[in-house]
Amino acid sequence: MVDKALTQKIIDRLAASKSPALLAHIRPDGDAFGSLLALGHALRDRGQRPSLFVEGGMIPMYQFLPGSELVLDLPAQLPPETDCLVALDTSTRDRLGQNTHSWPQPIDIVIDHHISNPAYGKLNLIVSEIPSTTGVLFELFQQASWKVSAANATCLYTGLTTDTGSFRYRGTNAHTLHAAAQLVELGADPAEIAKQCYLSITHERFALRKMVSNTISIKDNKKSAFLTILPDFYAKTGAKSEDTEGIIEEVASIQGVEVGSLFEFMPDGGLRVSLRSKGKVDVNSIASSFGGGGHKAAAGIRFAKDAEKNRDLVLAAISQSVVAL
Ligand SMILES: [Mn+2]
Repeated sequence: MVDKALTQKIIDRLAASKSPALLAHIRPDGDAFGSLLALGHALRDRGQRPSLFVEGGMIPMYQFLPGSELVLDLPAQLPPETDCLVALDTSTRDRLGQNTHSWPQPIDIVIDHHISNPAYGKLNLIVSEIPSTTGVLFELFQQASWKVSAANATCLYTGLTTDTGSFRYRGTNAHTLHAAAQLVELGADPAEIAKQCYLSITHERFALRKMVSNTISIKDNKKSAFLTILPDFYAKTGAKSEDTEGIIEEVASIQGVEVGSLFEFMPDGGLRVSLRSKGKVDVNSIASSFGGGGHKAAAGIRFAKDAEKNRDLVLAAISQSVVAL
């Protein structure tokens, strides 16, 4: 599953770096923060001095993660002492954030689990059989015989539980659960992490969910359904853009619905699309046909303009994919 020779090259490259910079994707989720902090902990525990960056910095929901204060907003330029640039959980170079687009440095290492990742680093460890980037990192730490502290185990477990929807999605297998068990043995607390990730929704986030749920449209003989977010929903509820995380799971949870989608109309005229499948439809291939990507069961697309026209095109592609089911 994991290429040992390649993993060793990455371990050696990481171990040789004094001041690595670690990056994760825009609109960071539990796996983005989890993998950023997990690798941060592992390197700090070895006496290295990693910098941890993500566009916008830490968000309140993941402040419970040990070391969360180490996560900083993307700087205009990398610290000059940076000698290794690592991208985590980020399916395309573009998704590392606006500021990084002008950075002259190449990406030295990519560690990810998105099947659509084009391998934009010098060294690329992309393991799509593992359902979270933190799961890939855990394999790497074990091969390197690096100590995994309780703080690190908490970050690794958080990425694993959030990216598998609490171990519900296809792709969760004995290996995933074994890794989770090992992380609990190392000090991760499943009930506490679940409380922080799933039972601590802010009132603003709940209000946004309610408003978005009301937009539901069920189509294709009840085999698909979609939700819509309009720009003014945020002002009306006081929610932030990160509060959309998890909303799509609601539409995909309806009996008989094979593909759920969420269309967010952006204030700049763009459109952000999230797709979920229960397993019969490969939504990564739908997303890829529009320049997006992700996984078979969860994928996304970004359109810069023509929001309504593009929404209709995606809905037509979904109809096509469920018609024969
Ligand atoms: Mn992930």
